[in-house]
Amino acid sequence: MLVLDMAGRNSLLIMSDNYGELRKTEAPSECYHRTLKTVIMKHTLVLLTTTALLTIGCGSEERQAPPGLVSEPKEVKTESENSEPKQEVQLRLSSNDQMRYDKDELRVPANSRVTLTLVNEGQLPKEAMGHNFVLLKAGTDVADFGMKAIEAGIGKDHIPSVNSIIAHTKLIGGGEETSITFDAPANGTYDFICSFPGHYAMMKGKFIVE
Ligand SMILES: [Cu+2]
Repeated sequence: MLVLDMAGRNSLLIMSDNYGELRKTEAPSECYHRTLKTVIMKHTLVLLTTTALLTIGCGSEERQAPPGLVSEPKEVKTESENSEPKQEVQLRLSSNDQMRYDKDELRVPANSRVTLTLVNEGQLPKEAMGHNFVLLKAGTDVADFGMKAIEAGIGKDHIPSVNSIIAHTKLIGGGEETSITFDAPANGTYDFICSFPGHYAMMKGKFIVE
């Protein structure tokens, strides 16, 4: 009825009203934009200031740098520090010109760090009566290892390039001594030998981790 007839005008009025409102709100709208600009500018300033501070911080103190930008080797350190402290074990093994060790059994607790000192109480040079200590992985064929040790030669202290060695000392002659430090392998019984040609038949023993 009237609404229908006046629909066009009404809508015009509404438009006009809206326009009026728009005009009215134009100033606040501009103001809003200005406010927004100010806020953005302030934020930019804050960002710039922060960046500047961070840059200064980076220069003077690395700790000021945001996380992720600087590598943190501390993490790795902490990890190793967190692992159970190992029990230190000292072992002494003597050898002589009679092609003998003074022990045929060495025992260490599980998860220990072993420092083994090998002493050659003989007088013969290492080329004639050299001794070493070679700890072999479980299941190693000692005879086969002995052959490879001969092939390795004295230049390599008769240590063959194989993956069946847990730890070994260098080859020493009469009157010398040498030490090695290694982590005890898993619980079990392992062979240790002197890898100088022909010695392992006499110079051998059991290394027991318990
Ligand atoms: Cu030997």
